[in-house]
Amino acid sequence: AFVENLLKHPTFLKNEYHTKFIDQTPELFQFAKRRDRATRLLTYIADVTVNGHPETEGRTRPPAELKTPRPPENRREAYVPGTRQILDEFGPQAVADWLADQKQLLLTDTTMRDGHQSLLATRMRSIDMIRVAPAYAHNLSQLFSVECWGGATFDVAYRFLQECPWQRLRDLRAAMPNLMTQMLLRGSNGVGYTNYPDNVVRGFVKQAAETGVDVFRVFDSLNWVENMRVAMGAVIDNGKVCEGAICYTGDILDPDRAKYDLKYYVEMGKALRDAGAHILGLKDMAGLLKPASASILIKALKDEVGLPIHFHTHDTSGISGATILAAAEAGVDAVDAAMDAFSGGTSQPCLGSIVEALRNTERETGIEIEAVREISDYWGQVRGQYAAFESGMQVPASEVYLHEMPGGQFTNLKAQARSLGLEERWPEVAKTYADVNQMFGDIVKVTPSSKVVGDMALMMVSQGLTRADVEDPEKDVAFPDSVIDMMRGNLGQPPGGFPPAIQKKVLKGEDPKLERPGKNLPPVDFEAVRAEVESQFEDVKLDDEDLNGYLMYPKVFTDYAARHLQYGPVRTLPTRTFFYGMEPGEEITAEIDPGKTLEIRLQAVGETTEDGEAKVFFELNGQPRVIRVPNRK
Ligand code: BTN
Ligand code: 3PY
Ligand code: ZN
Repeated sequence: AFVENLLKHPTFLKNEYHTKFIDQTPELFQFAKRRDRATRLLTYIADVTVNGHPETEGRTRPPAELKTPRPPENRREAYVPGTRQILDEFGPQAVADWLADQKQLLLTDTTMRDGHQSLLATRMRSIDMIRVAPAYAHNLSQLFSVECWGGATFDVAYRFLQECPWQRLRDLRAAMPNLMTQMLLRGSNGVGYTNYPDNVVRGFVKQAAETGVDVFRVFDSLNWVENMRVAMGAVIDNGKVCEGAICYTGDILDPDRAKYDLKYYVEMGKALRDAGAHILGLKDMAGLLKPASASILIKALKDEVGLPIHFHTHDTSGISGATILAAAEAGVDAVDAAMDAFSGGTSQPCLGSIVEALRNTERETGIEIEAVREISDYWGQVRGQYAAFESGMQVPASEVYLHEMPGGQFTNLKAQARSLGLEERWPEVAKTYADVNQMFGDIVKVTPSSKVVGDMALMMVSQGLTRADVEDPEKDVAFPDSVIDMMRGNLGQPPGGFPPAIQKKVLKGEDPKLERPGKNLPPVDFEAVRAEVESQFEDVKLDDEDLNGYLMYPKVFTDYAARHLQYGPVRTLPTRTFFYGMEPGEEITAEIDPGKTLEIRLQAVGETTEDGEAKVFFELNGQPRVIRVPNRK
């Protein structure tokens, strides 16, 4: 009967079921006996209006006069074919060959992933991306790719934004049919903080490829190529572009950091090529690559590895623009940049300025600068809505060469230090982070290894421990769980292994594991997990996307699913409404299905009754509606 109803359902017949089916056709799942989606959305708005949103409580508010951001017009009627067409028609190797043949410097826009991950604690909502995606497709068809998925965005979407990351990907993919989408994948750590079984990693990549990722930048948080093979192999098997990435740390010109010298990076580049990478990623997650080093490194990698090179950096130091130009001069094939309004600081260098700096040179990008300005103006308005999540970092930080924190971690760790009452002692935290790195044998620091170093540094500063204290075999130290886990070998092996003395102390004599963690993790039984999760909810079917979300983050996913049943498709609300609710007299629209729009007007917020409930008066598509919510204030 279920299938019969499904096939007859008007949504199915109209072929409009590209949003999550569970959202669109709740009656099939008997949610009608619960409440309809409009009521659930009104409940959400009423609750936030009365109680505020926990995420923005006490934080800077966007200016009252800020309007809903308006995306720019399409500059031409039809799409100009782009890299997506090369991939679809000729496959991933053709994309790499094409890239290597280009004279112009190719650009990846990172605004929708690393840009807001680095500047706004990853809080950008899908609606703000999807609304501007058609302008990218129409006006910026020369982009190499749009980085819009992976890294921390997956977790944050479910956890804090109450939306489905897969739906975001599907909608972006549909809105940019000529551009390659790009994601950041943490190798065997997927988009999480731990090693997953091989079949989970493979399943995740397959689903991401199906839902809409074209280019996978794959890295390992200790630069262990062994631990990247499963993910890279899955990308290749799914016919997508495999960008195997070297994480850059230290300084190739510093004789004191000989562990990560030119030879090290060239060897790793060759290993990634031999593992099947179509493109070599050079991932400078902290923004440590200096211009002079970039000239040498890019030339050596180009000459000796033979793959096209895609360079990613962060502008934490303020000098990354110079590094980009040096890399361009040395023959790098593509670079990452963020739209002006989301660039600089711990984010990527400024896209528009790179376009202008290369004008009338050999590497001229072919990007239309007017289109960049218009899109950046849109992003500027979007950014204003997220004032609550700004880090407050207003100046470049040369201290990044001391601690080497990745862009996404720097401001985050500062906020963590603040919440522990260590704000004044930040210079100590920064120095301790550097000490921990040396104590752990000088490792690559990027999610999740960077979190381990950060956990250890915060623990040491708050407990007043020095490196010498920690290394003293006579002194008892309670190590953070993440440190124990890494020393056990559960994130894999750094070059040369961990220093034996500290490893021994952390593990209290337990033997570390030297094999690839995934090798010893039993495969997950997908159907058993699906059935088990479905049994936790009434009338919920888990599709493959949901299942893959659950496998990455079980608790985060089930919490999301429970809230989704309560509040409905909150992703369709304007960002201001989502974070601040509505003002009396205000009117908004929410498109809950393609073409199905709710017009919502808040009339008034009534008194709170004796039983602690506030009555909130709405007009929904012209009809009065009263919603009661608990007043928790
Ligand atoms: C989150 O937990 O950050 C996102 C979920 C939204 C929770 C809603 S916001 C309105 C209401 N007030 C709360 O404190 N929780 C719910
Ligand atoms: C992530 O893994 O989220 C990163 O951005 C690493 O740089
Ligand atoms: Zn980055």
